[in-house]
Amino acid sequence: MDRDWELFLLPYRQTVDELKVKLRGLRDMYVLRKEHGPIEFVTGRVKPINSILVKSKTRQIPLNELETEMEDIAGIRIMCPFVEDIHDVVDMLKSRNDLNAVYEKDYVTHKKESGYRSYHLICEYPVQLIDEVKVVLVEIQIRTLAMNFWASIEHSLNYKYQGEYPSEINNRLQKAAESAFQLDEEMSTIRDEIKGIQENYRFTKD
Ligand code: 0O2
Repeated sequence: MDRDWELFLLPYRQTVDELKVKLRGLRDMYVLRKEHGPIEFVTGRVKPINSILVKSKTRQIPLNELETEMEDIAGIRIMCPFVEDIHDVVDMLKSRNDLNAVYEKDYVTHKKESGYRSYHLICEYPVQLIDEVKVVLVEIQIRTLAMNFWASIEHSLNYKYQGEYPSEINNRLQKAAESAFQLDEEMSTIRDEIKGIQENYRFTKD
């Protein structure tokens, strides 16, 4: 099928650009309010044409069904300081008027076989074009900095093995993912203890 890829991808590019601005705005708002912000940083990308074609082949998605069947052509990533922030961000996204959450995958509670952890929220997002509003799918991945550290490096190593690692490397990657998760849990515990000390201090001062 002949496809004008630039035209097809335009609403996806617009979606990624708009959501990056909106979500980065929220992060700045927390800073101005001097409140704990659940968003550390936000990134986004439109899936390269080559990756779309490879995925459509491996998942047997016909090219004329990309809009409904390939949910990650537009992708946003939200990095959070703490694991608990992930659920706050998910709730906040679900309550927005400009997003409609269609389904979610909780790989934070149920990690993938590889060790991968992240929360995926698949949403519909309306994009205003010249003479119509087009609703596109966007995959929003929400994860901690430690989860992102593991996933980014694992993804960059993956090019050699295409996910089919030798079992020894597989085991080490799974262990590294577990270490990253333990680091997340330890940072949360430290934060809670510091909060406890501060509250105690305030209490004894009053
Ligand atoms: P990109 O843009 O290169 O990151 P499934 O059928 O459920 O196995 P599906 O439908 O593609 O797979 O969805 P899934 O697994 O929920 O989400 C796919 C995306 O999640 C990937 O996108 C990655 O971004 C991320 N992801 C999932 N598993 C892993 C993993 O083991 N390691 C890393 N580093 N990332 C993972 P793509 O397609 O790789 O695209």
